[in-house]
Amino acid sequence: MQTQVAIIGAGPAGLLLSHLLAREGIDNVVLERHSRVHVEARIRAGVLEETTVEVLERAGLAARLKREGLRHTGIQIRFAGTRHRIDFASLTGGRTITVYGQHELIKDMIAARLAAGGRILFECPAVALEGFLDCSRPVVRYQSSGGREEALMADFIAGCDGHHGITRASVPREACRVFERSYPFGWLGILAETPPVSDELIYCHHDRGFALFSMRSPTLSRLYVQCAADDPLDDWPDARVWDELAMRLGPEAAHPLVPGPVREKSIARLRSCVIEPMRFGRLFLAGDAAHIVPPTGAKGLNLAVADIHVLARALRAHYREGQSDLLDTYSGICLNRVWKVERFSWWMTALLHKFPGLSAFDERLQLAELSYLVSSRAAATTLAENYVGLPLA
Ligand code: FAS
Ligand code: PHB
Repeated sequence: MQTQVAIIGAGPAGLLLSHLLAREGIDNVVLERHSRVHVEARIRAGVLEETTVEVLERAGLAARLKREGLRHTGIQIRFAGTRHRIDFASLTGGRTITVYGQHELIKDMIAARLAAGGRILFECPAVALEGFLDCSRPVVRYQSSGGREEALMADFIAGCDGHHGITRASVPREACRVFERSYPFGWLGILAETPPVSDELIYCHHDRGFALFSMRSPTLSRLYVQCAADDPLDDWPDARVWDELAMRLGPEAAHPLVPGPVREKSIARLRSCVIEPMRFGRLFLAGDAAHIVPPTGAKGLNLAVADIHVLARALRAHYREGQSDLLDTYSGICLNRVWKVERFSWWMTALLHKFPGLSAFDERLQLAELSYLVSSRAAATTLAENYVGLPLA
């Protein structure tokens, strides 16, 4: 089989790229390791930057998102027993965020691609990449759903296969630099059938650890508590999760925290990681395949969209105008934004979490920074403009 662009991974990055290329008449094939049911059921991100919504709207992928997404003009931060609001709209000239589950966006993008005749090969994992560094006809070897090894020839390969995918692993070590930071804690997340305790997200700094109160709809809450990095899921029965959430939320919640049926529960480790560069000959890495951020800043999905916005434009210029300069600048343009988002995500994580072994002095510094954040327009503006999304390149 052959195509112009072989896309590995049917997550937000791969599916958006497939859709944007098809709109430009650029042939592409998406290879996805898992089944359609599996990828559409994976509960992950929930906050879309305004820039992400704008990209999806221009691509014709935002109809349901605009109907069902929850548009928020700010977030709340609770520390030292008091809750404070960060008003994005007033601090950023009206910019906002939209809460919409990543798995819902995945459903929308798969449906749109298949309706347009797109080729998404589910349960067909890529197993090897060849010829991407030095020849003009790279080959992706993959396993067909029948278990046979097949070859997909392409002009370019887009590595959209996440942090544990094969594309990043296929890059020669001497051709790249990897920058990493791991955090001494994780997030235990639940998706629960219970009304949100607030109309907006609440980020909680607490002596017992961080907690986040998010949502997916007026009857569905997405809730997180900081846990030990190596906690087994069995150490977190539902009752313990609800108790910790209630203690970290505090007594003054707008609406009471009502335990409800838990639809999904998982623990995610927190890490920061960037691979430089993001291009290797005819292989382009995008999204989690190139970088990972801790979810505190709600950036993972949004950063993937920003990469694809640049890559789709570069591939369009190549095929439409024979220009390769945007392909040549892809990595530099993306990394400029990636590192700013890495910084913001690290800053939010350092500000809000309880770090094991943090000195009493450093704990006071955390509280002083939180107090400054909610009492200074300049400080609050810094958070707001990063949270709603930096301008796209
Ligand atoms: P993805 O990982 O979404 O997609 C990669 C795809 O490639 C997957 O479908 C995978 O099956 C496929 N794949 C892998 N290897 C393959 C192979 N060899 N062949 C074919 N296909 C292959 N971000 C937030 O902003 N907020 C959050 O709350 C949040 N929570 C998260 C929770 C978890 C458990 C995880 C893992 C991530 C979370 N993220 C969150 C980050 C997440 O949303 C990512 O940033 C986002 O999914 C990135 O999208 P992609 O780059 O497309 O990668
Ligand atoms: C979510 O709703 O899943 C969510 C919101 C904000 C974050 C992380 C996750 O920082």
